[in-house]
Amino acid sequence: MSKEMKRILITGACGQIGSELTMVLRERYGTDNVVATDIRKDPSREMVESGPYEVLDVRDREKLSSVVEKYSIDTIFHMAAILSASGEKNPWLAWDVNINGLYNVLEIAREKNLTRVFVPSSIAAFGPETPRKNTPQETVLKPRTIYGITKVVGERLGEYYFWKFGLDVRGVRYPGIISSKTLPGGGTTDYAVEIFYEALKHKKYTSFLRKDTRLPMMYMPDCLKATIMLMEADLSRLKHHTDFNVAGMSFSVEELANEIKKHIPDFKIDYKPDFRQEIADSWPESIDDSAAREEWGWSPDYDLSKMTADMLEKLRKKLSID
Ligand code: NAD
Ligand code: AKB
Repeated sequence: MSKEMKRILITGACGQIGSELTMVLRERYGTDNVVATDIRKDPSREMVESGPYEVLDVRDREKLSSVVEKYSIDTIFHMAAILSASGEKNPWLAWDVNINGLYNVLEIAREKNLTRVFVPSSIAAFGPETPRKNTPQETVLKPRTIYGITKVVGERLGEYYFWKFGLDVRGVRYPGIISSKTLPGGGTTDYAVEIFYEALKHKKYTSFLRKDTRLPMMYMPDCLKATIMLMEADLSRLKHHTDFNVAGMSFSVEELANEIKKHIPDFKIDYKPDFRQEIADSWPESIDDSAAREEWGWSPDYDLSKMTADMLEKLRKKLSID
């Protein structure tokens, strides 16, 4: 029987995933038991008014240690990172934050004997030599981006802490995450969020990926569900720990545009691929997530049409567009 999570710290809590994860964890575990942290000094009002918030750079191990002590933290969701496109612009920063930040989190968790740590990986852990269709759980991990390299290190280092020190580290390889609340933070899959804003505001979008670029994607409610399901799963059922493939849906840019056109018939798209095309071309098109299904009961709720309808409804309200 695994130990329980009672006092949670989230790093990178202001980001695309962290901002929503914080709220669902506060609802589930109690507002005072979920401490949001981020390097940002300008968190949303919702974030600071709904529970504790601390400014924390994950590269600062002393501060991380003191925040963990101050709130008697037993569990960390480590969401702070530099994503793929930003990482290619500044690989040194990506290495520093993604590797040294992670090392600090794992070391503090080991020293203080924490219950559990969540360390997300990504489809970016794969590379051009990986089979691209229905990418298996066990396969070639030779990414070409600095971000992907840090994700492979994260998977292996988390697994090392599990076997060497008995630290319960868990993680999934998230696909591109689509959400309506917080904009994505500098990735290659960001087009799949931007396109909705542009379709509603201007009825046109210029894609930075080619129209036939097909990538694995997931809607935020499924992302939150997967994260919490894995973290609450019985440890004795897990054969994998830090590297679960999880699938939501898979579509090309053109297929997403066509789905949006069902709701906004005069929506127009054109294509001007940039440096992110090469990154997308090195990632899978679709993912085999049978290990997650077998070991902790994973299954997604959203497909392309359900996600598109929900995104448009949420963004219409957010942007006050009829
Ligand atoms: P994001 O870029 O939206 O948010 C990251 C947050 O980390 C930001 O709020 C940023 O201010 C913060 N941050 C940056 N440097 C920091 C530092 N030195 N110390 C503390 N905080 C710092 O990222 P996200 O999309 O929310 O991703 C969360 C995690 O999920 C990351 O590990 C990412 O690699 C992974 N992931 C995300 C996606 C996706 O599509 N969103 C897909 C695969 C994996
Ligand atoms: C990115 O595009 O960098 C992220 C990811 C898939 O890890 N969304």
